[in-house]
Order: sequence, then C-alpha cells, then structure tokens
Amino acid sequence: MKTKNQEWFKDAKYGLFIHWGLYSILAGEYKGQKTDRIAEWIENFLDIPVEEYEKLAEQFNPTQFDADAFVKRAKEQWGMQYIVLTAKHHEGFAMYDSKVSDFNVVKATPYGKDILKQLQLACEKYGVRMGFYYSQAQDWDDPNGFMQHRDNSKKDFQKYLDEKCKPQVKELLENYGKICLIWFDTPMGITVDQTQELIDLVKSIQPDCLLSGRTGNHMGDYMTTGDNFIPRLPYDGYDGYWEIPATVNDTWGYNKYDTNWKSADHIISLLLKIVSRGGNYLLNVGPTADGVVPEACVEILNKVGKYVTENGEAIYGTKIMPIYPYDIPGIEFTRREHKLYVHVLSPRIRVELLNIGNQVSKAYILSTGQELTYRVQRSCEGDGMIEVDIPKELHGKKNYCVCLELVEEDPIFEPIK
Ligand code: JFZ
Repeated sequence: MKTKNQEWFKDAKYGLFIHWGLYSILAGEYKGQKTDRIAEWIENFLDIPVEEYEKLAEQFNPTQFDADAFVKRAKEQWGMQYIVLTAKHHEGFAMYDSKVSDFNVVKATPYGKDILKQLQLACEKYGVRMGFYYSQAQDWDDPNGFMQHRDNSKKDFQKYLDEKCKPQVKELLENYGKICLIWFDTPMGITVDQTQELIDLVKSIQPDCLLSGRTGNHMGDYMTTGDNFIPRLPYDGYDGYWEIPATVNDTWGYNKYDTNWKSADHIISLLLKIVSRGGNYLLNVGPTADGVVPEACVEILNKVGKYVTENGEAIYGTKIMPIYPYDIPGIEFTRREHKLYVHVLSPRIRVELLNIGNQVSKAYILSTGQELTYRVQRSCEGDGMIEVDIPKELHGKKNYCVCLELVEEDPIFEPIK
C-alpha cells in the first residue's frame, strides 16, 4: 500500500527525465567513431578506457545551464509535474557535490558547481517535485561496480555497495530536500538482500520516497515499463502506480547525430494513451555539454506543452479508463467523475461514439467552454451512440478536447454485440 504522501504520483501523469553527464560532451562520437546505440552508453560500447573517460571531466563546463529557467519552462510551458535528473549514471560520475567520490561535478570539473542543488532550489521555487536517477548496480568507474557486456565475476559488489552506492544515496537523501522518487536502474546481479539494504536505507531517511520498478528483484514501489513500451490495455497493478520512461528521439544522453525526433502530435497521442491506461509519462531530454536542450526538442515539447497546459483538467488527476471496444482513429479518451474527455487529434466535423450507454448533460470545448450540440441516441442497429457536432471554425483543426458531462459517474462502455 502507498502512503498518503505518495499519492501525488498517481495524479502527476507527466514528468521530465534529464539524462546529463560526461557522455553529453562526446555527444555520440569518440575519436571519430560514432556510436549507433544510446549515447550515454558510449564508454561501454566503444570501449573507452576508464582513465581516458575520467579526463572528460576536465572539459565539463556547462556555462549556459540555467536551472531556474529550465525548471520554470518544464513546469509552466511544458506542464510537467516532476523532474528526475541523472545524479549518477552508469559512467559513475556524480552530478552533485559528493564527499564519497571525487569523480563529481564540483571536484573534478572547471564548472565546479552542484547541478542537483541548483535544480532542487528551482524545483522548490516553482513547486515541482524532484527525484533523481541513480545507477545502483552498474558503475563503470568503480572497480567493483558492475558493467554490462563484461566479465563481472571477480568483482566485490558488496564492497562497492557499502563504500560508494549506499553512502552516495545517503548523501542525496540528506542534502537535497524532499526527494519524491529514486529512479534506480539496471539492477543486474544485485541480490534480494542487497536490494533490501538499499530500500531500508532510503526509507529510513525519507519514508515517502518512491522507488522505481528497476530497484531490483521486482522490489520497487511502482512498475516501470521497458523504455518507450506502452501497455496496450489499461493497467492497474502496483495500486495503479506505473510509469513509462520515454525518449523524444532514440537516445537518452545527447547525441548530435540523432535527429529522429517524434512529432509533437505523436507525443501528444502517446501521452493520452498512457494517461488513459492509468500511467505516467516520464519524457526525457538530453542537454548538451553546455547545458541546453537541443532547439528541435524544445520546439516539440513547447507544442506538446501547449496542449497539456490548455487541457490540464483532462490530464492531471484523471482516472484509468475502462476498455473501450473500438479504436477510433485520432480520438483518445480520459475521464474523471461525471466527465468524459474526448481528445480530438485529427480534423473532423463530428464526433461519433458508438457503444456508449451514458446520458450526457452538457458538451463543450474544454479550453474555451464553447458549448456544442449533441445527440444521445441509438444507431439503427440498436447500439448506444453519442454524436457531437464540431463547430465550423474547428473543422480542419486538430488537437482540442471535447468535454462531455455525464449524468452517471463513470463512462458506460458497452461490449460489441
Ligand atoms: C536503462 C539505461 O541503461 C539507459 O542508459 C537509460 O538510462 C534508460 C532510461 O534505462 O536502459 C534500460 C533499462 C531497462 C530496459 C531498457 C533499457 N528494459 O527493461 O526494457
């Protein structure tokens, strides 16, 4: 069971993931060789010697990073409710002031400032929850941390856990205010007992802090799907606590060659599918080494954000949908008590909903309140049918939301007869 203070997660629906570290300097290329995999894995995939990789820290100087503007934009323009920064990814580099290891942004870089602290202050200012990603099993900088695709048999993983992982997690929980969740990842060989040690440590310091589905041995607090994997059906396991980590292009860390951006329209439809099935969308940006989000990505998230902020009532705090037996192209549903939100994502002159048994008391465009004419009837085959007329000025337009006020509390979707 979840605590009262964890319920925010169910209502949040949309969060920002930030993959940022020394890999952002390489941006997908090392000594003329490009990686065709996710860019934050470049050290592993291109076999970069640890001593050489460590030297990247001498170049890390994100002078254009503005935590305040970053968080303000995420909250106000993009509509995101929580932010998760990579405090330490597999590379082992800490993006905060760590006393446990000198391989950190304050000690080892010309920049010398604590990134996580700046983010914390901005999150507190704008009322955004903050969590952090921490790679608890893989640490490619520590001789006893795991490294995927390598021989790990001679490692003293417990030593790494006791001397780096747990002390760092402790620092993070003690020095950065309220942490809404920890995004542990790639648990690899961590045992049940070791996972429990980690969980006990976290809960002893911040009992309300949620733990991701990749904490290890399925012992986290919520379900994390595979990257970019959306359940096809509504999912209410883990008390309905689940999340999809997702990319806008095909990498997490910045890759200057990856321009395979999803369109804003596509991301809006993915967000609505996820929300209607009961989950949260944790969408990633990979800032450059200078500390800015690539312009193409900003433009996409601005467009998505416009939809999200204009139609927030139909997104935040909405409830999991029952299964609707049809797939109507360009239509997604979300709902709350006595309201069915019909998201219109491709142009149409009329919305027709078949096999729905509700009585409607009012229909309107959510963002403007403009009332719409509608009919609740039966099709000539005898199926329940709601028809809503779209006003002329919206013909040819897409991405708006029709709110149907229902007499009944929940939508009544009838099976196909
Ligand atoms: C992991 C990381 O290795 C990656 O760098 C990134 O941080 C991403 C969010 O998470 O990669 C994974 C982990 C698990 C799955 C897929 C990618 N999975 O279970 O499908």
